[in-house]
Amino acid sequence: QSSDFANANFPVDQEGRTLHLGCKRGEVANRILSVGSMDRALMIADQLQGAEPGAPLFQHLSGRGFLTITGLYQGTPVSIITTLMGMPNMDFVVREARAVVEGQMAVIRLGTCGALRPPAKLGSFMVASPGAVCVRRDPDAWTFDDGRPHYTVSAPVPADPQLVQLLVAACTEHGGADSVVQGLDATADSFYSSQGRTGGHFEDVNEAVIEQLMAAHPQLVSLEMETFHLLDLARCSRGGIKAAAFCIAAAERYSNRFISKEQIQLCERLGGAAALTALMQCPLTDAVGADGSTSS
Ligand code: R1P
Ligand code: URA
Repeated sequence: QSSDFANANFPVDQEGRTLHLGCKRGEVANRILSVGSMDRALMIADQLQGAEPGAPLFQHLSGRGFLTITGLYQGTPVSIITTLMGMPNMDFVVREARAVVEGQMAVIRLGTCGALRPPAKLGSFMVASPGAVCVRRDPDAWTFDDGRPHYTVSAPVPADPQLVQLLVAACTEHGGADSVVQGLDATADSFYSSQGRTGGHFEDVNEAVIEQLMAAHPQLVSLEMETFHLLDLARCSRGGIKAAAFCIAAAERYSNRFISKEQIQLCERLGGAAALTALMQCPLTDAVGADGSTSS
């Protein structure tokens, strides 16, 4: 019986393309900028050049909606990949990119987030320098109704300190020192319930979520939906992936203001340049062994 996908453990098609990103070896660079939306990816890709003068960028849009763009940034190969939204989509991006890339990788996420306290303000670059915690809604709290918390919060996972340092320097250069805010990020499994957004249609029991998070983590500055999982996978990559993340503050949760379209686009361009600069500058080793060991 013939099948387009030979291996049920890690399916790739007959051309070697992964199931969800649809990419194969040679199409993804080992320096990756992960962004949430196609608009952001295409806008930042304006800063890349093709492999040869005048050559187009490599672009692949998968049936699942993941867009991969590969080109050169100041002579260094980089890929911009849309992560879409949420931790399961970050899982597809990191694992399927890892499967088709040789050597050590650097991955930076440029997202948007809610800012939890001043001095962060709309348009700030929120760098998750110490890393991120994960906030999950626990359905068992509704099932058993036995007093357990409705939301669980993980211990922090760190970002790569060297990549963070390069990113902070690049953000400061591209965005100005007063636009960079460093602090702990919280990655939530919903934009709504586990980010403490309240409304009448669902019994979310989330009125105290933000207050409790901030009390437990005084360094916490941002809330979004993917960073923790990127850092968690990098931690488990046996040295194969260096990762860091930053977000444009799109919502001020303390004042209830939301960013304008014009301001977000400007920040996406500047943030894109900062991320690409840090990726280009990040030292990487050439090889990752079958056991995950790295060598120059
Ligand atoms: C929700 O609006 C989305 O925006 C944030 C969240 O993490 C979530 O993915 O990031 P992006 O702008 O990168 O998608
Ligand atoms: N993205 C999020 O996940 N939360 C916000 O408040 C803004 C952007």
